[in-house]
Amino acid sequence: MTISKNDTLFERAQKTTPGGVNSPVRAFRSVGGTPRFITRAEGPYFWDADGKRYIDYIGSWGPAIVGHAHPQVVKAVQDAATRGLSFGAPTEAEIEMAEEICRLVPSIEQVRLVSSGTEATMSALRLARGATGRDKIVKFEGCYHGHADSLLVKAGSGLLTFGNPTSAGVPEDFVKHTLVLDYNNVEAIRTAFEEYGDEIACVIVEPVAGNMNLIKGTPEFLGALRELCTRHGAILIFDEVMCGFRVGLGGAQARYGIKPDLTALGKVIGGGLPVAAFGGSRELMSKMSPVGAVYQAGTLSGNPVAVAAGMTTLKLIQQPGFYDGLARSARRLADGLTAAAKEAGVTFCADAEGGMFGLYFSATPPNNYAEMMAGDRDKFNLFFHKMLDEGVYFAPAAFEAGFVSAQHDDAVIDATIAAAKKVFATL
Ligand code: HOZ
Repeated sequence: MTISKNDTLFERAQKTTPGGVNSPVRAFRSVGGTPRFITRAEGPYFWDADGKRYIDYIGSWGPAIVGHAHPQVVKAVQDAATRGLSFGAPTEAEIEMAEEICRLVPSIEQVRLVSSGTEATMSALRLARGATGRDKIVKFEGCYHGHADSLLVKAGSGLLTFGNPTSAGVPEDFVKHTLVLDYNNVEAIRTAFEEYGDEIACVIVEPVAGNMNLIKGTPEFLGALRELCTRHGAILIFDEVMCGFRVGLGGAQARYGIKPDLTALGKVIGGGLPVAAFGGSRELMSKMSPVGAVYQAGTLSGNPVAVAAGMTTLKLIQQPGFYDGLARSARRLADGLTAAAKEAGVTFCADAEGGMFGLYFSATPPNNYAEMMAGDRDKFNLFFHKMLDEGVYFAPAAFEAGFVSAQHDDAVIDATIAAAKKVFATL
C-alpha cells in the first residue's frame, strides 16, 4: 500500500505546530481523517501533496472570488513585489484602495486598512465603544467575528444574561459586557434594547452569516437592528468580512438596502493576500488615531503587495455581469445538489446568496444557530469524505459556508453534481 504524502506531512506538521495546522478548521477535526496539504491552485481547482486534483469550494475561505492564481492578480503582485515588499510608510496605492472601497460600499466615507478580519472587527468594536462611551456589546449566537477576546462568547443561561467565554484564556471579565442573542430573532433584540438601551455601545452582526453554514439575515431582523440602534444611539456594525463583495458588489448592505454605521471587510478585498478594513462615516472614523482618541495600528497595514492583489481583484469583480455569473453558478450548484439528494431520498437542501452557498442535511435551510446544529452532522461528514474521494473539496465542517469563483463554470458545477449523485446514492 502506498503511503499518502498528506499523511506523512500531517504527522510531521503535528510535531512543530499545534494540531499540525495554523488555523483550527484546517485540521479536519470536525469531519475526521487527514487534512489535504495543498501544493498549488489554479482557477476552480487545487492539488494536494499526492497530486490529486480537487474542485475547490472554499476558495481560501472566500478571497479567491476570481479563481485561484488569476493571471492579472499574480502579475500585479509580482510587479508590486519588485518595487519593495513593505515600507511602513504610506503609498498612493493605499489611497486608491480607500477611494475604491468608499465608492463601492454605500455606508463608508472613510476606511482604515488592516491585515485580518479579526483586526477589522476588533478595531470596529473599540471605535464603537470609544465613540459612544459605552461598554456593552450585542452579538448573535453562531456569528463569528474573529478571535478577539470579547467576541469569543457563547450565550449565557438566560435571554438577557451576559455571555460565557468559548475559549480558555478569555477572562470572564472581558466577556461580561457581551450579550449573545439568537440570530434572526427580532423579539430578543427588542427586549435587549428595552433593558439595556442606553448602555449598548454596538450591535455586531454578519448580515449574511457564513460561520454557522450559510444563514441569511431576514430583512425584518436586519431592519430592526438598524431601527433600534438609531433609536438608542448605538452603533450598528456589519461584519462583511465574508459576505462583503461576495453576495454582490457593495456587499449585503447594498443588497438589503440597510446602512450600518461601521463595516468590517476582509477576504475578497485582499484577493488572497492579507488585507482587511473597517470603515464608516467621516465623523465616526475621525475618532480614530491619529485624529481621534481611539488607538489602532499595524506594521503591515496597507502592505503594498497585498494592496496590489486586492485592488486588482476589486477591478476584476466590476466587470459587467460578474456577479450575475457568480450567483448563477452558486444557484446551479445548490439546486443541482438538492435535486440529486431528492432523487436518492436523502434529507438535504442547499441555498445560495450571490457567490456563497450552504449545504444542509435538514429538510429546510436553518434560520439560526440552534436550527443549524439540529442538522445531521454525521451524514454531512460521510458526504464530505465521499465527495473528497470524488475530487470535490467542500469546507471540512458542517458549520461553514461554501464559495464559488468566477472560474466555476457550468462544466465544473455539473461535474460536482454528477459526483454528488453517485455519493448521495450511497448515503
Ligand atoms: N475562519 C475560517 C473559518 N470560518 C477558517 C480560516 C482558515 O482556516 O483559513
